[in-house]
Parts: sequence; C-alpha cells; structure tokens
Amino acid sequence: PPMIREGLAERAITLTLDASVRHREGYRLEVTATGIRLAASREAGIFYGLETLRQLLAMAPDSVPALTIDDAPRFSWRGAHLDVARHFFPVAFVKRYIDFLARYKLNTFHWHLTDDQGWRIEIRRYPRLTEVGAWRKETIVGKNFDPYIGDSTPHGGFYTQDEIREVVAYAAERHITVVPEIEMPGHAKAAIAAYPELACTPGPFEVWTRWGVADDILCPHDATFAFLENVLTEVMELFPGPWIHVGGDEVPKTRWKASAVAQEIIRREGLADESELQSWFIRRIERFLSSQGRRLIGWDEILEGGIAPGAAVMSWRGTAGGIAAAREGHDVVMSPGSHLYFDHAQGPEQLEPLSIGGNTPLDRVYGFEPVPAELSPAEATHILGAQANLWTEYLATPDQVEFMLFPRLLALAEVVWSPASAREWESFIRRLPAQLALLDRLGVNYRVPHVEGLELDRLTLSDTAVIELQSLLPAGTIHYTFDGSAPTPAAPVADAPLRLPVRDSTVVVTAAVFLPDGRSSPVRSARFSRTTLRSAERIAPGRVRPGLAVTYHPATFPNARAVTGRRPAFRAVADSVARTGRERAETYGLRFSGLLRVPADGLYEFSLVSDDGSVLSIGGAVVVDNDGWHSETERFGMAALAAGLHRLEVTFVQGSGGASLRASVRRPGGAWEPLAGAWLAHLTAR
Ligand code: TNX
Repeated sequence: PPMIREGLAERAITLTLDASVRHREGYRLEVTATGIRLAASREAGIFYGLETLRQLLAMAPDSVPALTIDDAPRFSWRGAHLDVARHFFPVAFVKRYIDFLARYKLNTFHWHLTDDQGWRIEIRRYPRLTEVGAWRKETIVGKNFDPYIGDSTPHGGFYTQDEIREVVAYAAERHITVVPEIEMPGHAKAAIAAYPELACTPGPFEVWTRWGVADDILCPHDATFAFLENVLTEVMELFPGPWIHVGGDEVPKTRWKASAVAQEIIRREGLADESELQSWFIRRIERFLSSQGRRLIGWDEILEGGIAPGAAVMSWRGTAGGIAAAREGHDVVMSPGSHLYFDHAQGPEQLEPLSIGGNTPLDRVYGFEPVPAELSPAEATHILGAQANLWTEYLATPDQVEFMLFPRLLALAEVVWSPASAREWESFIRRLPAQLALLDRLGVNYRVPHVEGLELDRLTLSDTAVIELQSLLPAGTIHYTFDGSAPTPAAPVADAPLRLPVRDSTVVVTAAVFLPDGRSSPVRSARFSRTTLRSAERIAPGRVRPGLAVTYHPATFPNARAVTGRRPAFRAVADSVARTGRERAETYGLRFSGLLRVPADGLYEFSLVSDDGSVLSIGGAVVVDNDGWHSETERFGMAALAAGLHRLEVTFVQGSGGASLRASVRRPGGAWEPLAGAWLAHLTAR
C-alpha cells in the first residue's frame, strides 16, 4: 500500500504498488523537482523501475533529469542460457551471471545442467551421476579432434541441491525464473558413464572429453523412464518454475537402429521409424511433466516425428522450427544460431579469440526480430520471446564467458524488451559507450569494440593515403604499428588522422583500442596502396544487354573460387547479385559474369555479404574476397575504375547451413547501393 502520498515527502523516492499500471512487468517512473515516484502493479515492475533508476543515477549521479517513463516489456520470455556442462562454473559466477540478466531486465535463466561432458546437478537417488558423471579425465585442446590431443587435466564439478536452491532463490529475488535443462535422449554420455544400464549397448562409457554429437544415447527402455522420472521429480522439487527443458537436440539414431529393445518398442507402438521413437520418448516425458503440473520445452528437434501436445519449442536451427511450431499452436522461444548464439565469434572468426566459429557481431544481434513476418497475428501470440545461448566448449573461465556475453547482452535486452519500432542501431551505438563505462565499474570483461577504419584494404590515387582510425569509446586510446605486428601500449597513438606515404609501397596498418585499465580490443589490420585507374573495356554498345549472366552448378565445392563455369544445370540472366530462388541442391555454386557499368572515373567500394563464400573480381583481379565456408559475413574491397564498362565476375558457394548472398557498391562520396539494375550488363553472343 502507498505509505507516502504525493506532497508528503519532499525529494523522496516513493515506491507504490498501483493496479492502474497495467502490464504485469511494467512500471511508471517520474522524476520531478519534488522527488522520484515509481509505480507498478507488481513487485517485478518496481524492480525494473529501480534498475532503470540505477542506470539513470550511474549516468548522472548529481542530477537525474526530470522525466516520465512509462515502460513495459514486449515479450514475457526474455532469456539467457549458460552451459555449465562443457565447463563448470562455480555458484559465485552463476550468481554474477544472474545479476547481469537482472540489470538488463531479462527474466529467464536457462541453466544447461547436463551434457556428454558433465552432469552438474546432485540427484540424491543417483549419487553416481555426480560421483562419476561430474568429472572427466581431461579436455580436448583447442580444435585438435583428429588427431585428438587432450590436456591431461581432469575437469569437473557439480552443484549440491542446497546450492541449487540458493541459486534459484537468488534468481527469484531478482524476478528471474530458472529453467533447468536435463538433456535427453542424446547429449547424455555423462549419465550413461555413471549408469551404463541406461544405454542400449553394454559399455563401459566415459564422460566425454571432446565436443560434438555422441552416438551413445539413452535407450528407450523402461529402466530409462524410471530413471528420468526419478531425476525429474528431484529437479521439480528444486525448480518451482513452470518450465522444464528436456533438450532433445542432436540425437543420432545409430544405437537405436542396432538395438533389439528399441526396435521392439517401434514394433509394439506401431511407430514408423527411430525418429517417431524419439517423438514417442519426448511425448512420454511430456505426459509425466504435465501430470505434475509442469510444462515441457525442448530444442526444435522435438518437432521431428510429431511434437508432444503441450510442448513448447526453442528454435535454434534458424527460425523455421519456431514458425512450424507456432503454426501448430505451440509456444515458441526464438534462439536462432544465426543471431543469438553468443558462443559464435563477434567478428570474422579468424580475427577473434578462439571460439566455436561463426560470425555474430553486435549489430546482427541488435537486428534480430523474434516475430517472423510469416506468422499471422494469432500465430504470433505463440512467440513467447527470445533468448541468447552461451555454450561453453571454448569458454573455460568466467572472463571468457563475460567476453562473449558483452556487449551482445545489451543488444539482446532491447530486442526482447523494447517495441520493434523503438529499435534504432544508431541510437544504440550512441548510448553504448556510457553503458560500457558502467560495465567497467563492475569489472566486466566485455569485448572492447575494435578500431574502425580498417574494414578494407584501401586504394588511393595520390601519393598519400589519409586515414582516420576511430574508437567507439571516448576513453579508448588507439595504438598502431606499420610492421604487421599487434600493437602494444608502447606503440604510437593515433590521435589524429594518419598520413601514409604510399607512393612507392603499400603500408600495412595494424591497430587496437586500449582502455585505461590495460584491456584492449581485438586487433584489426588493413593495407593501403596507391593505384591507377583501370581502363574500361572497348565494347560495341549494340552488344550490351541488361543484367548479369548466371550459371548454376549443383556440386560440392570447397570454396567460391573453385566453382567451375563448365556444365551448368541452368543458365539465366540476373538483375542483381543474389540467389535466383531456383537452386534446389544442398550444395552448389553460382557464377555471375558480365560487365560493370562505371558512371565516372573514381574509386569504388564493393561489399559482399554471404553465407557461405563469395568472391568478386573486376577485370580478372579479386576485389572482394569473402571466400570459404562460413556463416553470414560481410567483406569489403575497392577498385579504381575509369568510366565505362569493366568485366565483372562474382562466384558464390553454398556449402552447409544457411544460404545468403548480397552485393553492394558505393560510388566516390556516395551511399551504398545494391549491385543491381543499371550497374550490371552482359554481352550478347556475337
Ligand atoms: C549445438 S544448440 C548444440 C550444442 C552445442 C552448440 C554449439 C543445441 C541445441 N545443441 O550442444 O554446444 O551447438 O554452438
């Protein structure tokens, strides 16, 4: 009840539970000359209002500006996940992680507690789960899969039930629900190592020391269900929230195919195959959980072979699984690898610390839209929200986890809280430095944003290249070298534009941002060279037609350069550099060839965005090299071109996973435009 009424307490902070603030997590914050008033219909809203106030005070400790904020979240599932199975993290860090979530008004902590490499939760009835399953004899070093190299260092740990209760209570005080994940039937080698009778083959089994997808999974016999029900019963005692995550991802069917027990169940239950057996498995667990008043959530593989009624889906292999589930009336949490996997690198993989790979920079996270345009408004109500996943194969320490989490968590916070219309990248970037300064005070090991100005190898037509290196952070100092080595704080400081003498040779600039506390950004580097205009081709105008010629080559190519021009499955004319929509094979190459129409003499910039690789050449010389199998990555290049027509070629390779291709061009002093329409031409056959 409101204890202090307006006017009674001058310059006080009053917190009021007020049913007129409608949203269950919303709040209204008013700062006036007479005081600060915060109202919400429930405690959660008060909590979020205080987090906002805390941020305002941190930005302007002496004078919070007068303002009124009427605020409420867009989504009810605002989540972040932490994998404590691949590497174990102590309770103190788990609490710190929860604090991070709370600061940015997330309300769901998905705790990935079991996997092939470790079982991390004490289960009283099955002590071997933690005596045996919580420990592995060593861990693979880097990516040394073949030949395998281990570190000969035992790794492990687990949370006692008391510790779990402590964490759950800690989260609850911060209005965060903890969703435990117990993986089944795959990603369960640690459990099988402890209790080999859970497998379809006799074993013995070891807690896994490498990463990937293991063939040894739980056998679908009665012993496994008795085990799982007992485990889940203890789990439900510890986690009072509505949701239990049962994994369900990446389940190889090798063992079930060879198992008489599994095959007998398929016959007995009239199932079509092993994938229906998996769906039967999850359905059985779903019945058990719903009989206990809980809701099952699983990775999108639980859709295969038919989804259990009442189950919710966490869409990680893109958004397609989420779309399918929402259309069938199931609740969905969006967590696509393409945008919300915080174990992926925060820039081109080879320029970032060792990670599982990928390229998910801050702007990609910020641009994620949880509600797919394909869904009708009714279907869209099934999108509960979104969450980021932080898998820890390559993250062994809290510092490394914080590096991958920040600043991407700040982008996620806006994706799941703010209305889509309020999201604006430029505004986010403007506000970011102050947020990072706050993180400095908390001692957070966020990724210091890299130096800007080295995105591409630059060409100039004069003897001197003038370049301006920039840091997003006012407190950051840019140090650089000319010898290709990574700069140290002893290297020269780039506090003014650099004038590079490029008349006689190329200059390589390598730079990083350093903060006062000694931390630094990933290193970036680019080459600066003098060039001359490439002269245009001599072509009779009558032979030129609009668009590029494109050929399609269904085959597996190691990279875009290898895409051959011979024997295409089809030929077409393309009016832009993009996939044609007619590609049917899983792996293929595309080759665009023709002419670039250059309107005036000058230096032109080109960009290629692709998943997987792409290469753009002009007159036979590579201008943008975005080659290799990789997730969606943007690369840039430059060319000095005389007005007229130039030979243009773009090749693209589709290897695995998602597929995308976009090309853009920027004329001197201009803005980016799609490489399409009037820019493109090709020759008719003579
Ligand atoms: C796939 S995401 C997995 C995890 C890995 C992750 C690495 C999911 C449901 N399964 O087991 O850690 O990729 O990015």
